[in-house]
Amino acid sequence: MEMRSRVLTAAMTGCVALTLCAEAPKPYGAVPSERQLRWHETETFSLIHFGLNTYTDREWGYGEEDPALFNPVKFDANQVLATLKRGGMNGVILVAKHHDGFCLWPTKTTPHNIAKAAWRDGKGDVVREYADAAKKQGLKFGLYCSPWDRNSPAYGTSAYLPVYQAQLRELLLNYGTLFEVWFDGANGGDGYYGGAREKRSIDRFTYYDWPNTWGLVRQLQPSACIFGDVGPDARWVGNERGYAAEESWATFTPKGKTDAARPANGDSVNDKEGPAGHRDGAAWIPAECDVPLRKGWFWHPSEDPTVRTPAQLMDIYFNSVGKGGCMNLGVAPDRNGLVCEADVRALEAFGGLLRTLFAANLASGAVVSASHVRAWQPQRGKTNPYAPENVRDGDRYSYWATDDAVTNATLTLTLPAVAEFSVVRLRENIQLGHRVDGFGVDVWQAGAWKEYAGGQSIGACRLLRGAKVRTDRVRLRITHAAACPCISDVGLFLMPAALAQ
Ligand code: FUL
Repeated sequence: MEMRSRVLTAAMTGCVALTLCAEAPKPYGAVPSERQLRWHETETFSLIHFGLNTYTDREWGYGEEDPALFNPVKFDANQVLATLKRGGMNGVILVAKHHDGFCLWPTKTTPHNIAKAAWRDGKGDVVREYADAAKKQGLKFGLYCSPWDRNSPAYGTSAYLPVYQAQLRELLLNYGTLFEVWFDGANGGDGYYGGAREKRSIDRFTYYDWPNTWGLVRQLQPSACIFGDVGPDARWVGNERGYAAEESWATFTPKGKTDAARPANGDSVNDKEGPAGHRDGAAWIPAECDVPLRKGWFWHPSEDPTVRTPAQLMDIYFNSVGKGGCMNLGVAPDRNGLVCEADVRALEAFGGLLRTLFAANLASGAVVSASHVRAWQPQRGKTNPYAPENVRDGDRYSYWATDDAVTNATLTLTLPAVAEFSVVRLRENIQLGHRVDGFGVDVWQAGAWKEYAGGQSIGACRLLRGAKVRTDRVRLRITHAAACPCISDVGLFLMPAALAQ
């Protein structure tokens, strides 16, 4: 009895080779970590830029700005985060310190912080209020503390890194669980630097001691993904338009940009290859697609007319989340500390469209069959773990699979009735890697299959948008795969009328 239950347990987990049952497919290539799986599930989040630049109308403060200027009299983190939530965002990353060095929390590391602001007589803490509001709104929370600091007199010398790392420690220790910590490589050289007003250059390869700086995140926030040009958990997509490439891979081989002999690091990477990544890249480093809602990252009174339309935001969504990455939408509170009217309208409309689009999955009631199904040993009370119908249960990790030798197979969904759709969603179970290299989606029309869409990469999510089509049968053709396909999702949706092509 004991022997039997051990065999069954092994068969269920699928990890142990047994003569009694087929093994689960082996992962192919680089695969995501647990923290990256959670990141993929997040899909959409916002990057909040708010600070002295909001009051001085600048994008990059010089570092000499008077902290007294910071006075958001109507400050309300809940207004901001509730707006993001209605806007379809599942997380928020606050810029706790931008390049101008002004810290939005009462840090012990520099006097250039919120304690010197007029706001709340210097007793406020923006980071705390955002962390609390994120919890209240059910949004994941993350932070960005700029490595480049144009205020610090120590910047450019060896005295700065301990200051920067101490700032990170304060942020990593005091504001709850973070889902992502953001880093970037921007460094324009000149700055105030405690009054020196000069240009300071650093060795981009060594100055920030990335292994140990990132190590702080690993040590103090083990579930947080680290974003940087090079990753290591999420890579910069390589542009600030929020677009990944048509065929985009979560796998990536970081290479040094400026000096081929020196390896890639936090400040130097082949970011031109960010949109597409690399098929069979060395590591799982998916694309984070950042783009501001307005022209700039900070709020500027003249930029109201630049707010992106809901249709543009949907295009970004299809080119980021729909290409297996995440969408990171920059939102800039105004001088009151609130999301202003024009931005609220755009976000709410976009969130509404997303909710309408995904409200009904037309595939959920389909009967699903496949040309091939992975062999397994039937067990009483258990359903086939590789069954075709797993693609319509909404679970990213349950999947249809074929035998190892089969890399060319079809899956057919027969809908309960003729239905109309214009969006197809495909997912692989990414725990097993990027396996598919080519696929087509066909619809049954007038007694024949007609190709509706196709491509190469699937990964965490591939969204395909087309003309509205009526059918009761849809077929997924896997035409090329590096290892047997493990497809976890085939969803069919109808684009809201406002966005129909
Ligand atoms: C860049 C910065 O230089 C911009 O000011 C902004 O913060 C953007 C999100 O990242 O690297």
